[in-house]
Amino acid sequence: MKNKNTIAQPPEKLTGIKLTEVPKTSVGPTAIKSALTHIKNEVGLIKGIGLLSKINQKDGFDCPGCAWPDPDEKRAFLAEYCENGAKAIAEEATKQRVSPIFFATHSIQELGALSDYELGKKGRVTHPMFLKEGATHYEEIKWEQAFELIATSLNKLASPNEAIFYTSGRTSNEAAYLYQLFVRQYGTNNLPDCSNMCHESSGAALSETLGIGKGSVTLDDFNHADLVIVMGQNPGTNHPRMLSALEGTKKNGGKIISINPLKEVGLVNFKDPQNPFTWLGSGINLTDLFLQVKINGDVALLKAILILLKQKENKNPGTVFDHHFIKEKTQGFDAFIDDIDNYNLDELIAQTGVSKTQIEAAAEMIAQNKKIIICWAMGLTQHKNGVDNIREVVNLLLLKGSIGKQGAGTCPVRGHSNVQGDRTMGIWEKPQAAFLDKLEQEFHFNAPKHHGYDVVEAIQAMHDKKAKFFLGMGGNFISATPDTEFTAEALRNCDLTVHISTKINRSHLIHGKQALILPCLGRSEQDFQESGEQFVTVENSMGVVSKSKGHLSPLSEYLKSETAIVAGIATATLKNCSTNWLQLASNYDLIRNAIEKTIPGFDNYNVRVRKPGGFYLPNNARENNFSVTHTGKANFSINQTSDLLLEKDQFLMMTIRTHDQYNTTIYGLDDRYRGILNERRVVLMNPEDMKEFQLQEKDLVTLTSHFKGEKRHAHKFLVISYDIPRKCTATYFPETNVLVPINSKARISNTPASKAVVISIHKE
Ligand SMILES: Nc1nc2c(c(=O)[nH]1)N[C@H]1C(S)=C(S)[C@@H](COP(=O)(O)OP(=O)(O)OC[C@H]3O[C@@H](n4cnc5c(=O)[nH]c(N)nc54)[C@H](O)[C@@H]3O)O[C@H]1N2
Ligand SMILES: Nc1nc2c(c(=O)[nH]1)N[C@H]1C(S)=C(S)[C@@H](COP(=O)(O)OP(=O)(O)OC[C@H]3O[C@@H](n4cnc5c(=O)[nH]c(N)nc54)[C@H](O)[C@@H]3O)O[C@H]1N2
Ligand SMILES: [Mo]
Repeated sequence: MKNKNTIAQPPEKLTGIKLTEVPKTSVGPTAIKSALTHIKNEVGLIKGIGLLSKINQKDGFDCPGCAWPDPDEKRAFLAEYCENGAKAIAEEATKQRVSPIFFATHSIQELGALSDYELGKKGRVTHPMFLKEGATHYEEIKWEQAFELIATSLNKLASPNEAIFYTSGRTSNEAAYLYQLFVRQYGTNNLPDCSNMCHESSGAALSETLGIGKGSVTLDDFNHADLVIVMGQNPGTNHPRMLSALEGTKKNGGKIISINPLKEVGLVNFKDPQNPFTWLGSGINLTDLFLQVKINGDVALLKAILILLKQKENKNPGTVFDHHFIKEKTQGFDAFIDDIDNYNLDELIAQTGVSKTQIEAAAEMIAQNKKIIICWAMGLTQHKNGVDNIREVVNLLLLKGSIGKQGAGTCPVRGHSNVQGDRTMGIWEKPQAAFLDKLEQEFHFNAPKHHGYDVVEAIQAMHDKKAKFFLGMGGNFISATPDTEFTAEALRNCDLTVHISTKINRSHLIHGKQALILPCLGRSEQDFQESGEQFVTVENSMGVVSKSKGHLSPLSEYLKSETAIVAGIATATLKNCSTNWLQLASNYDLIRNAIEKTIPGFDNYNVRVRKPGGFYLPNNARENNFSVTHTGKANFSINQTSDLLLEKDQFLMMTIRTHDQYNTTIYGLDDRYRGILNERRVVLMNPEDMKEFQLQEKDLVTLTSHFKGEKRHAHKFLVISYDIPRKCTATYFPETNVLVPINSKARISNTPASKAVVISIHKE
């Protein structure tokens, strides 16, 4: 194994930090300038503007950025995207090519020494590439040979459960459906996906309490809400178009509470890019009350608020809780409300780091309002008690009857643009029996019934050599997953690792004995199959299914669509099956017909999805019907506060995104909204903590994580003083994934606890 020494972590190179003031306002003209610069540099201005005019339009393509929905009705020309959506497009539609000549002249070792930023900027992969056992360079391979190689590798495994089939969240409904169908016909449910590291805690909590693993609100609900609470989310960077929805709340007289260890700029003040009149002024203040909670202090904070609400309700019965809703629609209220008495208000407040006055102010706002939306993202899900966090959010909404009515409900803000759709299509290691039954009826095979591996279990299985084959449908497994060096060993144990990718990334360099890169079309590109030009469909964060059609010519004639690649692999692998994969892939309407027959909510799919704007999937919580839960009602639950204990020299570390990255794709080196430019290897610390531990601004440190006696190290980070609660620190992923222990994960959902890593900090 000549490439064994290729490093799995991004190289420990500093890039020359510059610090600026944290800006007072987000979006506005600076964002537009930044968007256009990325478009100009990567795509070229004329082609780029043409492309932008098609993003999120009813006849265009779905932005591959985030899963935030588009307005149902009027859409602004050239404006239904954001700075970071434009960057996502620029990355995909880039002029840069990674061709066979590039691979012939760059060894894996050389490529491993590049940073993620440098690697990404090399561009799109143009040809299928193969790495022979022991080779130092990838070389070109024909598609048919690649499919045969995969088939041979799969068919020689002792059991189909020795193969892992990962999915990232950009894959279309059609490709995802065909993929899971192939994997199940092959014989396994080993379908881990990026959701396992993302909103799995939301899915687990919401299914149990409300009977549906998805959020309940629509975009229009934001115009009717009295109060929106945004917890553990940084929309200014990760879902910028959400700021327009929050602006709608404010315009209609609603209030906003933000709960976050960081005062994220986007949540505080906003200049609408679609309304140049706001650019000159000081912007719109979005947040009415900011609670600077300690990392993982959310359950304690919510419990403190619940105690105060209970006191208010006891004082003036019937004024705070919605007793009619509680009686008609819920189960478990008595046990839940009694449990609150087990907590001491002052002790809870101490765990939150927030002042009593502010918590009282939050409780008062919640007491006075009836239509409440709670939004959240990774700040709540990626914790040991991530599922508890979200169940506690649901408790609060249930008490207020704030679900299943206009202007109220749950809003888990999804990440990848089709991550929710992929799950609807059956990309899940724990499929429901009813779904498998339908697949069996429609496709005449015996589907595997036992659950497969999620992401963490898949890594462990490969590490233990219980799994020997890895296929990634998109994504960047080595860089997105926890415990980088452990995961690298796991992948290196495989006989074959295969990646279906648009761009080159680190997962192509940390490989099994043999490796394949299969280049696919991106969202922005035209997709021609035997029956003519195709479109695909996607589901956004609010359950709207709509079509997406690329407009650019494919960057290379050797690219295949993800759907065609799955069909190729399935045809080569499954010799005795009755499904005609190539026919299905020749006309995506046929795949949609199969989806309609096997997944509820897709009646008349091919007709409805052709209507501009698409259609909403059914959503029992939105419809105020909880009969599908295990009790037939919406369930109150009893949840646990954080049990993480820090020693004197230890800190909690959250791993977050900069303004210039899309997960593991690094667009640039700036985190403009936090005033940190040209450097990613930083650790944000409270200035008082720095004083106590004798650390100065820009000191070079090693970070060491501590978990059950195990230690992991990450070197060469610069200390930066920042407005963050004491004992809390922040770093950027993927650089610090090496510190996230594989076994440190959420109860129930198994999501890596990458927002609460116990670390110590040592000067180098
Ligand atoms: N431009 C861009 N857009 C993206 C992405 C991207 O990388 N770049 N990624 C996409 C994906 S896959 C996802 S999942 C989403 C991610 O969207 P976010 O969840 O907004 O992303 P993170 O950077 O992980 O930010 C988490 C936020 O939670 C806060 N936080 C951390 N720990 C806690 C805590 O214990 N309590 C509370 N209350 N807050 C906490 C952090 O300070 C931060 O503001 O964005 C999607 N959109
Ligand atoms: N420490 C830490 N770790 C985290 C997180 C965190 O907050 N902290 N967040 C987690 C979260 S929320 C998520 S969702 C995961 C993300 O995990 P992944 O989804 O695995 O990672 P991405 O970086 O989004 O994947 C980027 C790669 O996808 C490929 N790609 C892009 N577009 C397409 C396409 O259209 N088709 C195909 N086939 N490939 C494409 C490109 O080759 C690109 O290099 O990371 C998780 N990891
Ligand atoms: Mo995500």
